[in-house]
Amino acid sequence: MSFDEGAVRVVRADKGSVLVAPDDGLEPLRAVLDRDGLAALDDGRAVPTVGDWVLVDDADGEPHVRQVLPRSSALVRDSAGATSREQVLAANVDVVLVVEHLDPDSDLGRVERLLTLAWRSGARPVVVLTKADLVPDPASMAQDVGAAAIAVEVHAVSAATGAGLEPLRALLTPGATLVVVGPSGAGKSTLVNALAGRDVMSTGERREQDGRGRHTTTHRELVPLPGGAVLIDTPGIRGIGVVADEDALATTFADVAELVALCRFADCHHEGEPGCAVADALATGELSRRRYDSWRKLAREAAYQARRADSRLAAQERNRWKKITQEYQRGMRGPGRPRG
Ligand SMILES: Nc1nc2c(ncn2[C@@H]2O[C@H](COP(=O)(O)OP(=O)(O)O)[C@@H](O)[C@H]2O)c(=O)[nH]1
Ligand SMILES: [Mg+2]
Ligand SMILES: [Zn+2]
Repeated sequence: MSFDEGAVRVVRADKGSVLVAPDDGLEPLRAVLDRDGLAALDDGRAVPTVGDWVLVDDADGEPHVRQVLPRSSALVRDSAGATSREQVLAANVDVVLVVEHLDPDSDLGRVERLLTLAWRSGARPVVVLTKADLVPDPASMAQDVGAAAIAVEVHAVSAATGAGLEPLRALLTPGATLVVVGPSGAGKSTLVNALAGRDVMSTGERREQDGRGRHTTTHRELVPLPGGAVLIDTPGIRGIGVVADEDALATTFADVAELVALCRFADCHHEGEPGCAVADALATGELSRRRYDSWRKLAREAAYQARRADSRLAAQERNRWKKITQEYQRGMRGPGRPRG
C-alpha cells in the first residue's frame, strides 16, 4: 500500500515505532520513527503518541514517520521522572471519560485530579462511575460525585447489566475520539468492550482465567467503534501528575475560584487573613474541608511544576545561546578556510 495520500492515525506508540491505521481499514501497519526520532525530543518536535495524525513515507520500502501533524488537543501528564519531561498520553481527543468505580467508594480527589488533566487537554471531560450494579443507590452516589465535578456530565453505568450506557453511546458520534482514564481495576477496558460490542481489550476477569500478568492493559491503544468513533484505552496510571495549568485548576474548582475572587486581598493566601472568603466558606460548610484540601494540594503541585518548567526553559535558553555563540565563533574563524 502507499502512504502518499494524507495522514494516518497512530493506533499505538512503541519505543522507536508506531502502529498506524491505514484508511482502507486493513490491519494496522508498523512505521518506524525517523532515525533522528530521539533527537526530535530535544528539538521540541512532537514524538508521535496514540491518537496522533502522522505522515508516513515508504519510498525506501520501510515505512517511517515523516511528520506529526499539529494536535487539536493533548492529554499531558507530568512524568515526574529525573528527566522531568511531560508525557503526552493521547492526542486529538474530543472527550475524556474520567472513569471511577462506585464500589469501593469513589475517590473524589482522584476524580478532581483527572478532571484537571482533562480540562487542561482541551477536550471535554465526562465522568463515568462504573460498577453501579454493586451498590444499592448509584443515583445518589452519582449526585455526590457531581458536586465535585462542576459543569461536567456524570453517568453511573454498569457494564455487567448494560444499565446507564445509553448516554455514553450518544457521545460516540462519527469521527469523535474518546479516551478513558482512571485507576487500574476501575473497569475501563470492560467499558471499552461494552461500547465496542465485542471483546477488543482484555480485562481483569480474563486475566484470572488465562493467568497472565497483573496488569492486563499495558498499552494505550486506539479502538475503532461501530458508528465511526474511536476510543483510546489506557492502563491505570498510578499517582498521575497534573501538569501545571492555572486555568484548568480554576475550571475544575470553579466554586473555589469564585470564592478566591471575593477575598479582600488580591494576594490572599487563605491562611487567616481578614476578609478571606475561602475561610468564611469553610466555616459555614459551604466549602468542604475535603475539597479545599484537594484544591490546595493540586495548586501546590501546579505551582511547583510551573517553577520547574521555568527553570527548564531557562536552561534550554542558556543552551541555545551557547550553541549560537559557538557557531558564531566558528564562523569568525572563517567558513571553509583551509586549516593550517
Ligand atoms: N460488577 C461489575 N464488575 C465490573 C464492571 N466493570 C468492570 N468490572 C470488573 O472489574 C474488574 C476490572 O475491570 P477492567 O475493565 O479490567 O478494569 P481496568 O483496569 O480499568 O481496565 C474486572 O474483573 C471486571 O469484570 C461492572 O460494571 N460491574
Ligand atoms: Mg484495562
Ligand atoms: Zn482568602
